[in-house]
Amino acid sequence: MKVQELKHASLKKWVEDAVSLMTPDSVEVCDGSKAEYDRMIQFTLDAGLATKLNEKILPNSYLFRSDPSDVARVENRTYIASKSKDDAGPTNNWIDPAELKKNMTSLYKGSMKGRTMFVIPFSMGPVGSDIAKIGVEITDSPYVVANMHIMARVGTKVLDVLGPDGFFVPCYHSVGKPLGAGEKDNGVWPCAPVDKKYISHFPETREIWSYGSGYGGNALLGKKCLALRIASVLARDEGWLAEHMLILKLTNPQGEVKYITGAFPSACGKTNLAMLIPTIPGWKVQTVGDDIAWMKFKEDGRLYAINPEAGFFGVAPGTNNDSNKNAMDTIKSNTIYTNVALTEDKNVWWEGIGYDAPGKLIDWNGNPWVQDKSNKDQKPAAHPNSRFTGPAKQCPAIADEWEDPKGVPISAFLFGGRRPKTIPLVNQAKSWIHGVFMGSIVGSEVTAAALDVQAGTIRRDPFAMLPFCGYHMGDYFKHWIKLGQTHDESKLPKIFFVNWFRKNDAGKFIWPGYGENSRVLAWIFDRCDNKGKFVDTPIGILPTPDAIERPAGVSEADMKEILNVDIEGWKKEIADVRQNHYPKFGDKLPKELYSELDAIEKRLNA
Ligand code: OXD
Ligand code: MN
Repeated sequence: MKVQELKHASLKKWVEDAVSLMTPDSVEVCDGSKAEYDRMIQFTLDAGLATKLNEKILPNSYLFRSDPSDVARVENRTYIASKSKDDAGPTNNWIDPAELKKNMTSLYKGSMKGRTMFVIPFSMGPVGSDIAKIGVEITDSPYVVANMHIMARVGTKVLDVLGPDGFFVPCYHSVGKPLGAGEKDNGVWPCAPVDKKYISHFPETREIWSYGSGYGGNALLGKKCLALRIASVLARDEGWLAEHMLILKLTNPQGEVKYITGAFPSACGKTNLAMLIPTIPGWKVQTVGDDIAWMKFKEDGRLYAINPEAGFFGVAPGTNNDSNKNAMDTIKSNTIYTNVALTEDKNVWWEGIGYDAPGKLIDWNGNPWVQDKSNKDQKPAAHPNSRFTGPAKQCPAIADEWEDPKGVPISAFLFGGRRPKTIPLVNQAKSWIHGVFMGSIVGSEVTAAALDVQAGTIRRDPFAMLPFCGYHMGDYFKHWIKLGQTHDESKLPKIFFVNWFRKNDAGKFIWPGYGENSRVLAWIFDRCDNKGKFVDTPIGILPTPDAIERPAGVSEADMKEILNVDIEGWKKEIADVRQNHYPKFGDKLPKELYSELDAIEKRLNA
């Protein structure tokens, strides 16, 4: 489709303005067809940017290698450019929007020279769902177009729903390395140097401007940028929730169904939990979403969730047939791999795939690599943040209703993190506000010392939203509290904190995790109906030690330990929240959360 054919006047004008600014050689409005996808892939193959994988092993699948400087989200180059700095809050980077636009406009000037501009209309959520939102991304990267085909619903059908005057989130993206006259992409992943990369959000005008990175969340603007940062602002303004949560469907042996969402910081096994294969007989877990949930209240007073995405952009290393068989089966065809290693027979390999590297590999940098297990310092063959982009509909565990435009009614929210001590296996909040408190203190232990934190300390990531909230986190907590105050609490999801990562004194994990987590899900399922054995404790509602059937290898004493109320540990936890965590949010930290902290402290001291 040509730009002239666009029926939406302000969309057409917006595209025309972008064309004058970025001066591409040509412009294409994406139709979302298979032929278009194939053309994008062919283009990247011809340019030497992609490798076709073995058609017999991984049909219709391709490998891309990114520039070594462009391998992950860049939080220090991600901006929430609200009019006032105070609205972005102390945990977001802020630049005055006018100044940022001026600076980025000069970067965008001529940035698409030598390239084609693709205009991608996309729907986050099933096309036409009243919970879905439409965005339009302009990009000069055919890799981005192909990935967006998998991760979102794209093309003409979205324009049809948008109509002549519908609302859309305009998203600019350019890889930011204009080609000189007659120059062609030469097999090197184009991007700008780190100090020229910008992932910018303008919350008041609902705009996204991304420049200089072609990778994942920096470039596939429907995901973190629209579905979390901009959507969190829309959700605050419109009274709903845009959350960094998986959505799963749980069916008990009697055939009763509940839907649960869960927020976990990165690297806590969220994708694995979303696709878990239960070990307890008769139970079934199915996937609705693995990363993001959009939830709105319906007339019955309940919250209904959709997965705004259409694919999985998962971390490859550590994914194997034991940790996540469903993910492995999802990505056997029609998948884009980025920065994994390549085998001689054009298969993929990564650390933690479950078997040794077969022979000579090409690593993610494009260099020969042979596994040397005697060398503990050997650089990994796959980048630790290497990814697969696979269609959700190929997941063997995908729930039939995953694309239901109405969404699914949510019975429980889970929060969790990697907490080797103190935090029990599972803990039910006594009330909505207690649950909001739980969400506000989510954190994970830092395992290896990072530049700014010591190993062993807890890196807090409230609601797993710290890098993804488009406004002040203090106001975000307030939004959650307000939902509890303005809705019938008996119809709101019950809130639970889970921790699969408790360690014993020898440093070994006590709980086996993975499929065995289904035992905990079963208790949660029953608690949603006020069933299941429990004890009311100062920190929350815990299962009795016999409420959850023990998996092999977990002794009665282990069970007691992971369900114990560690009074001294909790006093330290409370002190850490009071002294180090909550003060970060300044005056905007809602007083209700301090009251909750006081109440728990009082119960611990009683
Ligand atoms: C992700 C993340 O990639 O949360 O989904 O970092
Ligand atoms: Mn995520």
